[in-house]
This record gives sequence, C-alpha cells and structure tokens, in this order.
Amino acid sequence: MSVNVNIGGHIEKVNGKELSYNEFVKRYMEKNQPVVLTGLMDGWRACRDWVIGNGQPNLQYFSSHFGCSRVQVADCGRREFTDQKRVEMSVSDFISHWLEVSSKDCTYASGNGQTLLYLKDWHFVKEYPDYAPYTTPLFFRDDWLNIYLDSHPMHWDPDTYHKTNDVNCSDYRFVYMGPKGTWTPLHADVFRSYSWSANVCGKKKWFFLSPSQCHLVYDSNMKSSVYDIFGDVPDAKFPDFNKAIWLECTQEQNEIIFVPSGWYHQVHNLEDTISINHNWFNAYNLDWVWKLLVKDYWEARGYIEDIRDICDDFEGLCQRNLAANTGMNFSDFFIFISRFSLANLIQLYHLVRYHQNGACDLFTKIQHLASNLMSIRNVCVKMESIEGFGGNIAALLDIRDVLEEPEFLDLCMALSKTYEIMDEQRGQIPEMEKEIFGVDLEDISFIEASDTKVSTPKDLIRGLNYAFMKLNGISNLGSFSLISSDDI
Ligand SMILES: O=C(O)CCC(=O)C(=O)O
Repeated sequence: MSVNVNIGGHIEKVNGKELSYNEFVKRYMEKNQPVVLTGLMDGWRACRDWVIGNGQPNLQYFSSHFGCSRVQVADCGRREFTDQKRVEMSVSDFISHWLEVSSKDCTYASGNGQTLLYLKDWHFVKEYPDYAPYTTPLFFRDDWLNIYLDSHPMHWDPDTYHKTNDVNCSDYRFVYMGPKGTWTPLHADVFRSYSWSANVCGKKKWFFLSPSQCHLVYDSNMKSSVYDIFGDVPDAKFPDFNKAIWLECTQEQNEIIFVPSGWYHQVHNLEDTISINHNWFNAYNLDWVWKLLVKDYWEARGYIEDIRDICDDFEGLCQRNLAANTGMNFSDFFIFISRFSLANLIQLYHLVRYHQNGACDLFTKIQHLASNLMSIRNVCVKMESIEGFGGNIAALLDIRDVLEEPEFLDLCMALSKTYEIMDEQRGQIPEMEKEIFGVDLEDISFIEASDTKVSTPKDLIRGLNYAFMKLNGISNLGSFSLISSDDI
C-alpha cells in the first residue's frame, strides 16, 4: 500500500434494523456522510441463489441461468482515459475466465500476466424483471432517478430519439461481480448521485475522500484526477495528493454501504465478490446534480471556445456535448425537475384535500412532499442565474400535454407507490389511510388555471408559488412556505 495514502479514520457501521428512516436522513443523507448498514439483506433471493455454503459465489448458477446475457466487463489492468478498458462478452464467457483466474490465484498487485476481469454495471433487474433478487431497503427508496428512468428517457434529443432506445431509458440498478483482486479506480459517482452497494458475498475495501478535500486529488488545472491512489501518483502533477486524509472501510458479506454525493472513492475486492449497486438522487442531493451540470457545462464550453465565431449554434453544441459527456444537459434536467414538480404537486394536493376531509394525520407525508418541492424550487432559483439557460431553450413543456402522457401517469403512480411502501415500512400507515394513495389527475385543475407553458426556471418558480398559494387557500395545516434559508 502506498505510503502516501493517509488514513484518517473508518466509516461508521450501524445496525440498519435499529435505525429509523428519519435518523438515516438526519445523520447520513442530509449531512452527506457515508455509513455501513448491517441487517438489511435478510430474505434476499440473491443471498440464497448466488452464494454457496462456504460464502463463495455460485458461478455455476450464473452460467446456467444467465449465461447468454451480454455484459460490460472491465479489464482491471488496462486504463482507458479515466476508467478501465471495457469489453462486452457473455456471462458464461466471463465466468469461464473467472474460474481460470481463480485456479491461478492472481491478484491486481501481483501482475502475473493474467487478465483480471470485473463485470460491472449489469442492468440485471431490467433484464430479468421477474426474478426479484432483492428488495431495495427503505432508506434508499426515495429514488427519483430510477423512478423517472422507468418511464422516461433522461436525454431528449429530437433528432436521435427512438421510443425503444435502451441506452437512454435504462436504469441505474446494477450487479457487479469479480474475482479477488478486481477493483474500481478513484471516481465520484455519475451525476454526483448517492449510491448504495450491497455485498451479496465477498469483501470489499473502500477508500473515501470527503468532497471538501477532493481538490487534493486533482492536478493544478483541476482538469484530471488521480486514477489509482496506490499507483504512480507523480508529485509534479498532483502536488497536494499527500495532504488528502482518507476514510477506510472493509465491507463484509451482507453489509450495505451508503456512498454520499461527491465523495471520491476507490474500491478493491478482497475476495471473490458479488454486489448489488444503485445510484440515485432525490430532494436531498438534487443540488449536487445541478452543480455538476454547471461545472461540466463550462468545461464542455471551454473545449470548443475557439470555434465559437464560426459556429451557427454554439450554445446548442455546448448542450449536445454536455449531454454526451455527462448523460444529460440543462434542458433534460429542467424537464426532469418540471415533471417531478408536477408529480409531487399532484400527490401533495391529493393529500391536503384528503386531510381536510378526514381525521387522520398525514402531516409527515405532506411535509415530505412540500420539502421535495421546496428543494426543487431552490435549485430553480440557482438555475435562473445561469447564462446558458437564457433564451436558447424554447417552450419545453406544456403541462396540459404532460398530463395527457401515459408515461407521466406511470411516473405519478410509481412515486405514489414508493411513498406508500415507505410509509408501510416505517409503520406509519394505519389501515384506514391506505386508500388515499393513488393518483387523481382531476386534482390539478388548479395548476391548469395558471399559465401551462413551462420553458424557464422562472416559469417553474412562478407555477410552484401559485400552486402553494392555492394550497394555502384550502389547507388548515398552517401556511405552506416555499421560502427557505437559501433565499434569504
Ligand atoms: O464495487 C465497486 O467496485 C465499485 C462500486 C462503486 O464505485 C459505487 O458503488 O459507487
């Protein structure tokens, strides 16, 4: 291990069965702190089918049940730009290679000529929707990214869009599997999302760097970051690397690690390991996604600044490059938050109405939805000040059209179902309340009364203000406020 990696502490381990959702939010999600959670994988089919008695992966099972699947496999010994070189192969070929490597006990460090292959980013749930290998723990359910992608493509390009475009409309629910010695280079997660990673079998060593220290792993131009913290990290290129203080963690079988937004991490499989891994974002880290888009936008723009004068649609090109590099551009993100605003508003309005009529206490749920909307509004306020958002984005959404889209109804149903399941798991939903969930599009007549075209963050803010004013008019819950400390 490199002497330059200063370990300053370990990641806390907590029994997930003794942690309430609110505690998880307060201690980890809101504070953006990592944690390892135990006790949350009881009864998972993956833990039965994918593991044999001695804790080793059941490789034969994968070959015989999923052998024909085509998967992305990283060659852990070959760098390609900021990642490892990837190749596509069948699961059965991957497993054959694994068995061959295991018989020779290769490791990343030993470099004995064997190629170490690591199966990554396998969209297993998408490919086998009826297999149900696990249930997402309560703490990670409020997942806007995957809920959205189940019904909508993230990147909308009218020139290239096809309804069946798998890449666009995929998900961020993955299976990873690889022999001892496989590893993942230093990185922060896609969209600066949260992630969770559950060890079905095996053991992983994680090295974490807090966002406040991330500049230390960059070169002096803040252009490229260290690839392997245990590899060759030249002082001349990364002068501050030695100042970084890392947190370390050994994640055992049946433990789940929560990776907060913007934390750089490097991961090593200490044993033959299978893990399940989701990326996600919600009201608590939406701001991180926007900050990354702004940073990547300026970078994309910087690369083509010299052709600005000869470019017919410079801003359009910046946005296309941003989408290609980051996975979404400004308008994709804006459409995403606009749809989520509407879906949250529909639910909120429904609950407020129900609350008026019934005696049951829906205050916690109402608060959750209201704070979702407040967080969206806060991000919108930040978006307003961005130059690239100026007049170049034409009317993007007409609420009346959105309400007619079957995909939007699917989104509303999925969000409603998610909050229903979360409340059931939290034990906060008495039998009599269950009927209130669901989606009633009649409820949004108040939104339709306002201007239905949403093309800029200002429009969305105005729409949200209007909706909250209406809600205040019908609610006896005290006044809904959309003003947060960020605005003051
Ligand atoms: O398990 C791995 O190898 C990498 C996982 C990871 O980086 C993540 O969950 O963000």
